Amino acid sequence: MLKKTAALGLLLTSLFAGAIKAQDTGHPNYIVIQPSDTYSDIIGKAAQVTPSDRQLRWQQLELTAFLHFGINTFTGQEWGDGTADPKIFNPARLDARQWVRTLKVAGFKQVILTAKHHDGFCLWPSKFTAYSVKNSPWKNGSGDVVREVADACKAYGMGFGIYLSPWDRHYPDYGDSAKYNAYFLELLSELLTNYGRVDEVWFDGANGTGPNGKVPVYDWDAYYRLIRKLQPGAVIAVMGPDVRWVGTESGYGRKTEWSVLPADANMLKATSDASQKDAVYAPAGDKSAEDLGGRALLLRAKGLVWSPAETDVSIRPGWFYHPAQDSAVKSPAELMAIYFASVGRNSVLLLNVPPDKDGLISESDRKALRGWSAARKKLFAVNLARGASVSASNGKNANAILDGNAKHYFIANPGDSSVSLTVKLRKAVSFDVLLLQENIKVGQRIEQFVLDYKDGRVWKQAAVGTTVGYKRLLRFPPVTARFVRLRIISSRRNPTVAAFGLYKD
Ligand code: FUL
Repeated sequence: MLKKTAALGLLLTSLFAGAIKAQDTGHPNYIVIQPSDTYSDIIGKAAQVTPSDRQLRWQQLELTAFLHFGINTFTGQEWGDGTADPKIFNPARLDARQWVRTLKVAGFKQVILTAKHHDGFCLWPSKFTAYSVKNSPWKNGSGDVVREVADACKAYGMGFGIYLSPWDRHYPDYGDSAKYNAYFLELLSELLTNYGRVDEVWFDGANGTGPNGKVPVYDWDAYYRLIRKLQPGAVIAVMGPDVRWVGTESGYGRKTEWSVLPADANMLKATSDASQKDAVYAPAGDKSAEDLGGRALLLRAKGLVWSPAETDVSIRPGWFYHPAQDSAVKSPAELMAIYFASVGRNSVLLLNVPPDKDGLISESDRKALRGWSAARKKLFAVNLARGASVSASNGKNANAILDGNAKHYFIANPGDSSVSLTVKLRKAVSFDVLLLQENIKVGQRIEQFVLDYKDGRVWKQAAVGTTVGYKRLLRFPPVTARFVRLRIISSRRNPTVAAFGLYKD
């Protein structure tokens, strides 16, 4: 994912500091652990860490899209070295409305454009560099891709985000930290001032050596301060305090995915170090076995922070469009598997769909998106549990899990960390997909659950799982039953269930 480079040397506490700055009044997304806290105090605290308003908005998007587009689209490279001539940038048929419309129809809620990738070429006519669209033949140098995408997002009611690579292989003073940070802040300012609302700013940690032989030290705090000042609603992702990289570009997140992590785990450094071991676009492996926020880890923490996972993956082998990869676009079935392993594992999916040289999303990608979105619509069209009656072993609002409104939720009695919810369907149905949601506005609590169904007089297990968080989707071999039971067998404080769904694939 990122370029091999020196470690960023971020302090152990930097994510925590970022989290403190990230909070909105009244919704602290962190909690300090006192030396006097007992085991149960700590677990109780973990259950009460909640997302900031901007983190909650972002989580509810579920599907966001990357648009990798730039000079690499014309050279066929993935990581341009900053020497390509702007004259080759000429997306003659560029239609940002086609990009945004295509993604909107496929169910995406927000897009992130690579305003500047590692090659340093700016997709907007920045005042601070000649290396941009203004020196390209596209629209005789009067075009602005950032503007076209921002406007299309406004027109289609889509969130808008920017990717701005800190690593810059064109800027002549890249190795001079003071000069480079000043330049970077100017670019950031233009993007955050001239294009209306920005909902996400995405930084990676790639850091290379400048022409003077030095590796610049990025002034992350200054970048964050500027973003908070100019676009307070924007989440800062990956090398930032609000959204955590899931740790792989395979599209497969963890089966146990906690949004509450030890604040001192320093995920920023981990992100940077782990990703720097990767080759240019070799995806890191499946993350399903790891656990970042289990009890044993929390007990050693100094603080706890809301740090939700984002799963970024490309619809094709590369991040940029290469015609030779048209035949390697992920199929609807592969995209569905990724959906279950990202959105269905308490993460937001960030799927990259790169426009081609003409400036359009190609038919190969559009076809895959159409197939996948039709399959999703079909699968989730009818909640087979709708209209059932629900009874709970303890707690209140059991019927809220089926009312189709994730704002209404069931909550177990205070002091009860387990509960059994029995669902009596109107008639026996067969199903093989379970959907669960917690009300993360009060925290992420569920640690272990079982879905049972009644076969004659005997309860049998259909599926088991660990974390739920914002959303959990599980597939299992089909079963047919009228009585179904969700047993939450372990939870941090009393669990909530905001949604329960059964579907048949
Ligand atoms: C990485 C970059 O090196 C890749 O080219 C791509 O942009 C990916 C999303 O982030 O850091």
